[in-house]
Amino acid sequence: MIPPLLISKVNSAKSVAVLTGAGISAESGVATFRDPDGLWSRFSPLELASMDGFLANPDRVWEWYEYRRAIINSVQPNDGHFALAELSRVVPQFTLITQNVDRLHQAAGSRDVIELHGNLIDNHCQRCHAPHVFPDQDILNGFTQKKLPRCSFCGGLVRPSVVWFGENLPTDALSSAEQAALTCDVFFSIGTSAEVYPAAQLPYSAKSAGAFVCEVNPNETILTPFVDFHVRGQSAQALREIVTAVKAEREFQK
Ligand code: BV8
Ligand code: ZN
Repeated sequence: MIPPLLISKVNSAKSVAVLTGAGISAESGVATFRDPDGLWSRFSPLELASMDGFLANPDRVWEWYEYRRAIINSVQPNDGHFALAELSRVVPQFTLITQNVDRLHQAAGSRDVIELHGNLIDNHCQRCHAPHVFPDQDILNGFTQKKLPRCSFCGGLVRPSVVWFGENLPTDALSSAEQAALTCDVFFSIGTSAEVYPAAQLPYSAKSAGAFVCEVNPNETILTPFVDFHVRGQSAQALREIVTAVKAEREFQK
């Protein structure tokens, strides 16, 4: 059940900011990280999502990202992604910040998505940072011939353009996200365990700047005690209900 207070807060907001995590893609069939059946229950983050892990065993890291790419290429956005794209067309100022690398928000029609942790589609040279676009087949062929993707300019190792542990987030993305958190009237934290910094700092910054903070998550998280409202549910249904109620109230107020 969505409380009328949340709907009126969204409707009277000039600016709404949203932070999403892996949970919003769970209903599309993309595994989260820290759920009991999540990626970190089967794989080690430091071996697979860090520069040290990559340099120690680039083949293993490439295979893991190719495994995730194959999943992401086979799934579709769910109603949670579509509902946020709709909400962005209803509120005056809407900022969507994501920790996800699956680009499902963009596939659902969201524009200007702030990607704090990069994306799984692009690759770049670990040495000279030149972007590299590979037809997937080339990468897979590389594996079969045990050849790692190499930079055509400097011969360095090519890596997925995601942000690994111990790596700084893209400066522009992080400062735009911080700016949105500090100036919004309503902040949503959706489908994230709120454990990975600096992304996890954003809802606290929003709260301290006076925003109404709402969490959408079937579970409690470390953030839950600090939010103004916790919508305890799966994001696809919860966001559909929120957007429907916001639009209905706007119609009624006309
Ligand atoms: C940084 C790669 C500056 C991309 C990821 C010691 C040394 C170095 C750094 C640190 C350190 N101690 C702390 C740090 C900082 C570190 C950090 O925060 N660590 C944590 C774990 C303590 N952060 C960093 O390293 C960041 N960089 O700080 O740089 C620096 C530099 C050097 C030294 C110090 C600092 C980089 C962070 C990015 C790391 N990259 N992944 C990829 O492969 O995808 S992390 C990974 O976690 C993903 O990016 C993911 O997005 C992110 C957050 O996870 P969530 O999205 O929240 O997913 P999770 O599974 O955790 O939760 C899912 C939630 O959904 C759950 O709550 C569940 O209940 C809910 N859910 C489930 N189903 C649904 C649902 N919700 C709604 N609907 C549903 N249906
Ligand atoms: Zn290079």
